[in-house]
Amino acid sequence: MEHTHKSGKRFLSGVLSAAMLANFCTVMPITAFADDDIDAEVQTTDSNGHRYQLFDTSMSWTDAESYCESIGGHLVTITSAEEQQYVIENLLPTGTKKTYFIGLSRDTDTAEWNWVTDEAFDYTNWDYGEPNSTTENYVHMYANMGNVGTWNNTYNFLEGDWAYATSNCGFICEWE
Ligand SMILES: [Ca+2]
Repeated sequence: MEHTHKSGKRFLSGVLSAAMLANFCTVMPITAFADDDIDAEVQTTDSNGHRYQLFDTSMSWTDAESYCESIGGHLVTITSAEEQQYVIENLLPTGTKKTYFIGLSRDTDTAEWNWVTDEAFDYTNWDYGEPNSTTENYVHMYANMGNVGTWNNTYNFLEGDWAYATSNCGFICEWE
C-alpha cells in the first residue's frame, strides 16, 4: 500500500498536470488522504498502550470511521472516565475544530447505542439533555464549544458552516 502510494506520487508529479492532480484529489478524497497521514509524532499513547490521533479534517461519521479503519484503527471508543479524561487532556487541546466524532452510533432497528468495536456500552459522558433526538444517530464530542469532552448525538453529515455542521467537526482515531 505504502509502496503503491509512493510510486503513484512520482507518476502524478511526472505526468499529470496540476489541474488533473487537483481533480484526482477531489474525486478520491479518502485514497488521496493516504496511509502515511498516520503521524507518529502527533500520536499519543495512554497507559493501556492504546494510540490515538486527532484529525482536524471534516467528513461524515461513516467516512471518518472508514478512514480510521483504512489506517488500521477505528474511531475512538471511550469506555471509562479515565479514558475520557485522557482524551480531554491529551487530544482535544491539539485540535481547532468545534467538535470531534467518536466511534458511537445508534442502531436504528434496536435503538441501542453501539461502539464501533462492540465494546460494552456502560460508560457515557452525554452533555446535559443528550441524547435529545431520535433521528440523530451519530455522536461527536464538544472540543472548542460547549461543555468540553461531553457528547452530543448528531447526524452522519450536516451541511453548512454553522457550529454543528460537519465542516466544524473533526474526528479521533484509536489503535488498540
Ligand atoms: Ca443532540
